[in-house]
Amino acid sequence: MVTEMSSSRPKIDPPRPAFDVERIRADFPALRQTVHGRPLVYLDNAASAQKPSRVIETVRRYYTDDYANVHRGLHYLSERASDAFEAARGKVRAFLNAREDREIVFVRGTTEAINLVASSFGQAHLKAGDEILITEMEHHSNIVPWQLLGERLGTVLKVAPVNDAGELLMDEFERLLGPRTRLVAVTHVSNALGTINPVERIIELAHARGARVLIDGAQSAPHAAVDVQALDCDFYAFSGHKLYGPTGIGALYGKRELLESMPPYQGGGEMIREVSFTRTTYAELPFKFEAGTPHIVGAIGLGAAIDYLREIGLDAVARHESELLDYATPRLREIPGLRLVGTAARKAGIASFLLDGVHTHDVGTILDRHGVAVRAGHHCTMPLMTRFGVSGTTRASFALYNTRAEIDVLVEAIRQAQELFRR
Ligand code: C6P
Repeated sequence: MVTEMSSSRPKIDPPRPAFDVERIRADFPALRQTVHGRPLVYLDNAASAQKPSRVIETVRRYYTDDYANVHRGLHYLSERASDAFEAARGKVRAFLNAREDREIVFVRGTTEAINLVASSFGQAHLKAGDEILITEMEHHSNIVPWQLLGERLGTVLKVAPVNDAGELLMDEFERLLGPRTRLVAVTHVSNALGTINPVERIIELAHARGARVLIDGAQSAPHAAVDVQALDCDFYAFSGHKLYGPTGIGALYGKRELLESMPPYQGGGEMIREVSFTRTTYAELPFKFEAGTPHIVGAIGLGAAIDYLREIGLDAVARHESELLDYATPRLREIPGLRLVGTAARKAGIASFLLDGVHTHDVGTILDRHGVAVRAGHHCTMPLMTRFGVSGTTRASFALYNTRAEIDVLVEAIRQAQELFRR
């Protein structure tokens, strides 16, 4: 999966020690606990990932010693906090290989990033009849903002379908990419199926027709190296909490000239140059899009998570998770009555499944009794579930700290769930 996604990343990170999952596990205090008397097997990483001590300690230290508001005070603590906050922006820039720090806007997460683009890009560049092309596998965060925009502006939402394996039908995608398509908004990796979309090709096709491209990176940024310059996407959004960082922080990357052409998303402090009751002028990028006091410590904690991930190396993370998926898939398939939903040729570490005769929520509850944390439900992808004729699935999603032994626990717990319902 991952090699393909990362092939164009410049080799700027220093050499690292070999990937050692036990050493990595020791960095995550939450993994040391037991749940219902069993060791925790945390396989709900696509929803949110656990935090390494590095992030927890950074957040603690900033609240303890360095806390102040940013970009406002002239005093020592404020300057120190502002420096750390802007250094975190620099880390996000390097992480995505964006050209400039001002192309990185701090937001609450992927959801806010997409809403920002819908609102602001929509206002500047879209009108009634213009089309936005998404796919059938989008998260609600990449569907509803476009519907809201349609209600406001009269833009039209088009949806490219997927096949039974959960792969995007590229012929259909190309057919739907018409002269009125102004924006393509597509997930890099499906949170419900694990499908890795061919975003390089999607971007190439969209640009050839003059459409801009937003990549929902919520499920790709934590699992493989991303290079927004090599991809040439116009926008890329991700959430810190899935990337081993704090909750309530994420980033939107946008090409500078595009962000400059867009109006502010929200009004308030920080985003202005000068205010009077008759006229207000706006601050430079990225502050134009960052009204109000930001999630200062969240951003700094995200910077620590990025440092941590880069030290381990995204390529090593991707390889490890890919191996876990290769280990898990045949074992899950061996379970009679288990059906995998999402069997794309290019897949990230996500296994969604149905178990004959057992409701997905019951599977989730029984797994929990075994200490195994998974997600059960529609995964905020209701239209995709409808496409597969199901109301939901049980989903195990892997992260850098998961092991083969944990997959064995998962498989055994599923078998026991089955036994329980057979009686
Ligand atoms: N998916 C999951 O369990 P936020 O909530 O803003 O951090 O991320 C939203 C989001 C957007 N796009 C994709 C592809 C996602 O997977 C998510 C979040 C979680 O799958 C929670 S529903």
